Amino acid sequence: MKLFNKSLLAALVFLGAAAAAHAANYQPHIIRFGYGLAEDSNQGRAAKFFADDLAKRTGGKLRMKGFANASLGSDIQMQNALIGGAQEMMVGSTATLVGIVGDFGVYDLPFVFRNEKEADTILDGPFGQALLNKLQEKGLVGLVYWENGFRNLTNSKHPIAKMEDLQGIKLRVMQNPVYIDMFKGFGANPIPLSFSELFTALETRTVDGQENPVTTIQSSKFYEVQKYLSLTKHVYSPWIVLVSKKWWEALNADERKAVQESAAAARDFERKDSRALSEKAIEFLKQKGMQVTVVSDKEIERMQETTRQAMFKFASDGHTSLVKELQSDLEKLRK
Ligand code: KDG
Repeated sequence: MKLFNKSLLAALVFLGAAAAAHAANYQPHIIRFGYGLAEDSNQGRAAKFFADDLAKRTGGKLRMKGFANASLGSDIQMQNALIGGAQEMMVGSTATLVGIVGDFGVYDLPFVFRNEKEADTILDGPFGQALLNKLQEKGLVGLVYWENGFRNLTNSKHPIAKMEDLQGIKLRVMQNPVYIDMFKGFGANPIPLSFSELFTALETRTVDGQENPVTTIQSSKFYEVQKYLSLTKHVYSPWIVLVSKKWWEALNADERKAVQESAAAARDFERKDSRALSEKAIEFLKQKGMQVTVVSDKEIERMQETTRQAMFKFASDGHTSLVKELQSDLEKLRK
């Protein structure tokens, strides 16, 4: 009997040591979270919030590392890396998703959302969720929408106070047909480029101008290479938090729940942060030497009228019912 006890004790000691060694060597799963803006931006701060919240929620088991400044690639390159399983997560523009799910172009239609409240309600409600669900069959999981914001024009040539001032301006746009059609309609010369190429293109005068929310104009230091800012708010642009479906399916239910809840908490944080920064950004950009033009309501109405062609072209390209659904949802909200 004594021999048996000694063997049992030896076995227990071995197992205890093995467990301790395993625990010591356990590397929490590192989630690579790529994004295009700087660490010191609304996007970067939300990525850090997300990482901290997820580590807390999972006791350190799921650890996210943010990769800023498109260091893991452009939005489109990261989307493909997620589909292939070479990267776990990213946040980027819905505008660059249209090559994967064309319906996301509905968020690029000009002058659709009148304010952030409308945007939040649609994006976080059945309409926005239905679009997220369309990503699953493409190898992506869409978790939530964050705020990129209302887009405004900048350029290095002259103030833009009316549509005609855009004539001949080489304007960088996102790689998306609605933006190309919209700015062709305004008389500009739209040049699609990835966000990661944008600062250099502005600095070398390869393009004269671009359009982005004031928060991005500030955090990406476009004021260093752009003199004129025109407040048009021509599109409300969402960001989307994406997960590789291959990686997602390897998580258990508790891990998925934690990632989803942390993504939503980061969304709420990011929207607050983005809106607070947006209020101060115009003054900051003026202090950095930008000349700010508030485009009149009359001119905005003229621009809106001109964009109807781009809206019609998108709808007639297989998206009529989607556009009608969005317009109907917005009409109900505005009653
Ligand atoms: O990750 C950065 C881009 O996704 C985002 O900022 C897109 O607004 C955008 C642009 O102009 O490319």
